[in-house]
Amino acid sequence: MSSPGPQRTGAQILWEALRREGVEVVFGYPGGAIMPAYDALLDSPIRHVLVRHEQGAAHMADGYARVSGKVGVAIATSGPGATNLVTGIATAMLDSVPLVCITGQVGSKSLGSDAFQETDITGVTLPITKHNYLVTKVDDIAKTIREAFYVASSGRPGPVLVDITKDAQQAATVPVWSDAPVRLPGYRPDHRAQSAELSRAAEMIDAAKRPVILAGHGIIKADATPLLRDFVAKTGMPVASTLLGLGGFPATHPLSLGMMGMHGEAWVNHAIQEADLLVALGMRFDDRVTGKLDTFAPNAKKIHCELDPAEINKNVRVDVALIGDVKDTLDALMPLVSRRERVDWLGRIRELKGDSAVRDIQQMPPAGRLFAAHVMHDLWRITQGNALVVTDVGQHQMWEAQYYKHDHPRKLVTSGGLGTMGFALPAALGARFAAPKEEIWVITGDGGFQMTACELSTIAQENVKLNIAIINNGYLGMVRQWQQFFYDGRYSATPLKSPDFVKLAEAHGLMGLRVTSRNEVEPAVARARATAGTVLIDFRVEQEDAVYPMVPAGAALHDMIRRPSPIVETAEDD
Ligand SMILES: Cc1ncc(C[n+]2csc(CCOP(=O)(O)OP(=O)(O)O)c2C)c(N)n1
Repeated sequence: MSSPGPQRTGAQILWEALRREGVEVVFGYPGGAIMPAYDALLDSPIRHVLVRHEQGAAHMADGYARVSGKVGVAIATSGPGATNLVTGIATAMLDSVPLVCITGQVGSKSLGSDAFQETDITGVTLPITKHNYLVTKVDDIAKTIREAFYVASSGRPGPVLVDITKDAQQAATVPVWSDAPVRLPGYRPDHRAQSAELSRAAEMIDAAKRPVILAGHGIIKADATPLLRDFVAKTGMPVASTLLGLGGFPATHPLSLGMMGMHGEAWVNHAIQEADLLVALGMRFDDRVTGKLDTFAPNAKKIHCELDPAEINKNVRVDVALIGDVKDTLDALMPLVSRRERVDWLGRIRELKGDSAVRDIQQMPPAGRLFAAHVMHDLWRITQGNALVVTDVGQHQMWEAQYYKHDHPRKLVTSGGLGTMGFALPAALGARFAAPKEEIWVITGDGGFQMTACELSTIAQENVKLNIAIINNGYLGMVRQWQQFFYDGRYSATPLKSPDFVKLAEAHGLMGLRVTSRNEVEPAVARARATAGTVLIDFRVEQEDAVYPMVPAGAALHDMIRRPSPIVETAEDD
């Protein structure tokens, strides 16, 4: 259905098209090739957040999308503006986050002439977008934006880039708005699991003696948490989570095992290795999850519930593939499976926990020292597990995953697939727009924080409330840990000098606090929570602690480096 109206410029059509997609906020930075759009923005009801670097715009749109479940929008000029988006686009691609990135492009007549600020951004982003468009005609803008939102959010979500030439933004036309469902030749995002496969899967689940569910990001994306809870209640299967799956099944549920993989809990990895059936739900057998592939879960049959057919048998060969939305699949499986209690298997898993508890750093008396894990644990306790946590990448990210127990979906925002340092601060600002009332904690390293610290200015300008915890160990900690374990302790380019973070916060008109011992954690966190504006806390933690357990890259999942036991002696050895 189309309804003709008065003439509009391409720039005006762009904002109207975004409004029609339900967009309320965009994150961006202006420049020559996108100036017509920025001029028309003044007459649009859409809120624009002026970032300090376009990478921040993409991460903000990403954080917004992950928390809201909607499409996030970033906007930038051509050339350097567009290329600055690249890391954020790749981050969203690897974690299947729906973004629409809009870039200005040089005039259509100059394309290919190496014009000022010309970059072939559709060429650059081809492998890191789900789809991208170069729009050179004003008449294509409305239709392309509609398609872009559809592609970004349908099926397995992902980023879409729309590059619009300056002359297309300036030209005028009578826009044609369509409400008809978008149909794209060759694009079939919807799949449904076949009934024969569903029956086979149900038989395997009923017959299994040692099954484990592997719950991934797909559970959260499909809003399938309540259904998964019912499915687990019926089948009695314990649940291991991927990093991005945390919160998709309540961490404090008796059948929640915790995180699997490189820094997963030891008993979880052992349970997977001993399992006779893995039921993978919305996860993609990433190498950080499987360890060495030919030794991964050697005795287990595998059922893979996944929306993207390209993931089936990509890394791990599976016995049954249930291709479709994981919520629909669980819905269809539910009546087919029998009620089970798996007393022996759960008993065995309890045994597998073995001495994990005594190795846990939580058992270690702080003796005046501040451990990052203690900070995470205290944050979890003080916020009663209800905060929305946005992490950066490194050791602190893994400690957060281990010690901040997430009971709810969309409460952990982290860059899993690309592992992008600098993600947390801008992603948290984006999350703030999606969840205006939630308590948000940014947990970041001293290294990653400095990659996008310029966004403190954006936070100040937007006058928003965030709580920022810098886990300051004076190193690029995760790389230092690898150097400690695998490069004979030769610390190459990992010791890190930082600015005075408290003064940096203050320079932005924000409150800065410093914490150097465990007894200061609670008062500082309480002060941050009670303060209306953004507060940054510089946690000076133990400098050379390591994240345990660790499956070395390429090792079998059960070959973990464990925290030396008993840890009290280790502390004295240090
Ligand atoms: C953009 C980017 N560059 C490099 C890396 C490689 N890398 C992974 S973790 C890490 C160290 C992170 O240090 P820091 O932010 O201080 O956090 P910590 O590990 O100490 O908690 C590095 C350099 C990365 N993941 N992303």
